[in-house]
Amino acid sequence: MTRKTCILIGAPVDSGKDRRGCLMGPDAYRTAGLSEALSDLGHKVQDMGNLTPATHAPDTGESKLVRPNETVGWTNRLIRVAEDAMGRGLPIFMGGDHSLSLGSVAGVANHAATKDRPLFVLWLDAHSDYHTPETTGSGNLHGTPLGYVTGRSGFGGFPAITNPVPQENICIIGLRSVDAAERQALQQTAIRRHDMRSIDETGIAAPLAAFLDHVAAANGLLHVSLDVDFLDPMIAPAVGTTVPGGATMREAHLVMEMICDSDLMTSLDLVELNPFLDDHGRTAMVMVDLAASSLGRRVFDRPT
Ligand code: B3U
Ligand code: MN
Ligand code: MN
Repeated sequence: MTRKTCILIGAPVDSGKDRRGCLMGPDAYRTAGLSEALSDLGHKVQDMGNLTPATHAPDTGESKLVRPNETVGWTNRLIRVAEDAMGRGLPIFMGGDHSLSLGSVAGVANHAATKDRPLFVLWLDAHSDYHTPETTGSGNLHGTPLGYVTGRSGFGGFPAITNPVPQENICIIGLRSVDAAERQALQQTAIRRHDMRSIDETGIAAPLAAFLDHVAAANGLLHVSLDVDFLDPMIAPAVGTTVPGGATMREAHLVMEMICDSDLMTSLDLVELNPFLDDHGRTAMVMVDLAASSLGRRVFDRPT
């Protein structure tokens, strides 16, 4: 794979759900050696430190949503930072909960539009995160980023989406917890969705290879959003919404190695790590290993 400039962006977003702790994520990734792992692979690494949200109205607790104004502040900040970082290298958004992807993906989509290239999104997650503020039952905005970036309505107060990601450019892998309203909405879309049953039946490589071929054929940019709960909680316990039956270490590494082989990834989110729930940093280290696999770490080079 080509040598990259990896731009580490600490996004200690903790407003996307009730349970606190994801704000410690960026420092856990640093402690687990993300920067060193990437420089050992030959990449240039720049750590931008931790961001703060843009100025926003206070959250009064009157909304059915959990801290919507703070999330608007983060979205505004992250859109700008993502647009800027995409012009300089490969941004790695160190979350932070998954509401950070409202901003990271929207900003990356704006950048793709300026380059006249289509953006593709690979969503590795137990959940589909396709709610809108109107359909969410929990009020947790970490369940809404795919709804937002595809341009669904109901996001009043958030920055308007100027470059919606086309449904057919999105692939979700790992699904095993989808709410009724999301299922109903998703079934009307062209979003590619692979639940754990289909992975058990076909393996994880086939649907991923098909998606990567699609990205390559369109000369697209590829944003990868890796939610800790994509992984089975036995290997990644440090997440607020554990769902049993997730990807194994082997499946997850295969996914990241295939992403690396494709050389298509142009931005990456590492989200939902809650270090407060971790067991001696084990989950943070797994996430760092996976990021390293997506950027060139391997046991042997494969014959070409
Ligand atoms: N769909 C549920 C649960 C959920 C979504 N994302 C996470 N949990 N991490 C919701 O609250 O929207
Ligand atoms: Mn998620
Ligand atoms: Mn999830």
